[in-house]
Amino acid sequence: MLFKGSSVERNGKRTGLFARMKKALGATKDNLVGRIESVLSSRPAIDEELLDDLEETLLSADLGVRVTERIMHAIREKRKKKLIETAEEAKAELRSQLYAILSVKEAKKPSEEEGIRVWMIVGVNGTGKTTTIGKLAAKISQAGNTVLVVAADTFRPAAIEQLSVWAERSGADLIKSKIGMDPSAVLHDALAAARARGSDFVIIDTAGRLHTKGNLMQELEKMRRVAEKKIPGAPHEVLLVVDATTGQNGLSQAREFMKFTGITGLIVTKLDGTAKGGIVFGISLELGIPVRYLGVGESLEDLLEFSPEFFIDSLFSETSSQPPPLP
Ligand SMILES: Nc1nc2c(ncn2[C@@H]2O[C@H](COP(=O)(O)OP(=O)(O)OP(=O)(O)O)[C@@H](O)[C@H]2O)c(=O)[nH]1
Ligand SMILES: [Mg+2]
Repeated sequence: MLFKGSSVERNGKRTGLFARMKKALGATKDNLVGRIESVLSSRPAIDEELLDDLEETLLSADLGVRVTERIMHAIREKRKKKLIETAEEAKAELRSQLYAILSVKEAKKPSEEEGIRVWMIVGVNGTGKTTTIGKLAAKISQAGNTVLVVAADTFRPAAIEQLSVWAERSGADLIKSKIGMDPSAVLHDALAAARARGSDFVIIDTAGRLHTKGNLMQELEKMRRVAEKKIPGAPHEVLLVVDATTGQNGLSQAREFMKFTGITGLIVTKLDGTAKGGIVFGISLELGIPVRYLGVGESLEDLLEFSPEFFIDSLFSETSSQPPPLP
């Protein structure tokens, strides 16, 4: 459970969530699963030529080299042992490998401690950090928590204004900053304010790049130290936002951010309307960090809690509108 009330979405609104995930993944399903199926159905039995075609298809469908290698290795090994003989069996193995890739263990156990929860949102500029914070704040407040959002992106005038619009929409409190202020100083004051107000959650918006010569990773580290000092266990989550439409490029940008240690989860945005959703597998495998949320549009409600079961079933299910059974 990410926060009080967050499991309600999975249990209570499963059918709706499944339908929305399927809709958002429509283009990715055509690009990835549609092409896999057409390769696998091209010949009755599996032979080397068919496997080569499959490999090429996976590579061109934004899964990335490492994911493709892992799947092909698993299929080839099982075929050697005669555990896989038909295309259907190869598809089942592919599906179970994809599922295993997404089932990444938590980097950090959620603490049971009571008190203010501090989440830092980081990522390259334009990936959707501020928009996602608006959606997250709405979700967390709807679950009955009070949320304070902090504009620690003090480099762009529009950034602070944009966050204040989202805070209003989501019903969150806002700690506004002024252009050019030291982000760590803004955070320091915001955490004091959160204490004074008794907020349940603090969500910090950060810059995607610096307009000065300063080093962004150092700036983020400084903010983390401020959070650690002010609130025990903070930051409780550091979520890296990755834009799905940037495909493999997004993955190399995400790698840069891994230098800023302590990232606890990923949020993949803009899955709506892109066929590059396969990038979710590449990111999970390479970074070894669990995906927490998916951004599927520009409105307040367009953020879906991630679940590997839902993701895989949305991609592979035929016409079913029923979500997979509870684990
Ligand atoms: N279609 C779609 N658009 C999105 C999604 N998330 C964000 N966007 C759009 O992406 C653009 C950039 O979003 P921002 O939230 O400003 O990104 P940011 O990471 O805060 O950018 P900087 O503050 O410049 O670093 C905006 O036009 C958003 O509406 C999503 O899930 N789907
Ligand atoms: Mg922003």
